[in-house]
Amino acid sequence: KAFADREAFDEALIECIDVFTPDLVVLAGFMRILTEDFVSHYEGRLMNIHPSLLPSFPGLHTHQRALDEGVRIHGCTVHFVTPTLDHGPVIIQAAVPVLDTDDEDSLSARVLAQEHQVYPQAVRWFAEGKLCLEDGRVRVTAELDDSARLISPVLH
Ligand code: NHR
Repeated sequence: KAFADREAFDEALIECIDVFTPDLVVLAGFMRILTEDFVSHYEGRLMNIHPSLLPSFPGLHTHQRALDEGVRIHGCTVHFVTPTLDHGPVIIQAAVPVLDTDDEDSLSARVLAQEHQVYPQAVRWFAEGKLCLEDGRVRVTAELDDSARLISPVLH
C-alpha cells in the first residue's frame, strides 16, 4: 500500500532482490501477481510451484476443484514463471492418487508431501546446471530423467 501501483512495487522489489545478485529466484508463498517487467527481468531464473498438474486447475482452490471434477490423479508442478499466471515451462511434476475417501485436507496433505520433494529437486537441478530451455520447453540433463515422479496408487 506504500506504493503507487504494481509497477512501482515490483521495481522496488527488484532493487531489494538484486542486492543479492541471485542466480535463481524461487517463489514460496508469494501472493502478488508479478508484472511483465519483473518476470522478464528474471527470465529463465524465476520458479514457482503450483498445487495441481498444470495445465489443469490454474488459480486457487485447486484441491477442492480436483475433487469436484472427480479426477483420479492430482499433483503439483514446478515451472518457470512467465507473465501468464500459473503458466510457463514445466520443470518437474509429481502425481498422487485421489482416493474415494479424500477431502480437501487429506488430498492437499498428500500433494504437499510431494511439493517438499520436487521443489528442492528443481532447485538442485538448476544449481547443478542441469536445466535448459529449448523452444520454450525445459530439458533436464540429469543422467536418469526423473522429471516425473509417479506415485503408486497403492499409497494411502
Ligand atoms: N506472477 C506471474 N506473473 N506469474 C505467475 O505464475 C505467478 C506470479 C506471482 C505469484 C504464485 C501463485 C500461487 O502460488 C505466483 C505465480 C498470487 C495470486 C494472486 O491472484 C495468483 C497466483 C499466485 C499468487 N494475487 C492477488 C494479486 O492481485 C492478490 C491476492 C492476495 O493478496 O491475497 O496480486 O498461488
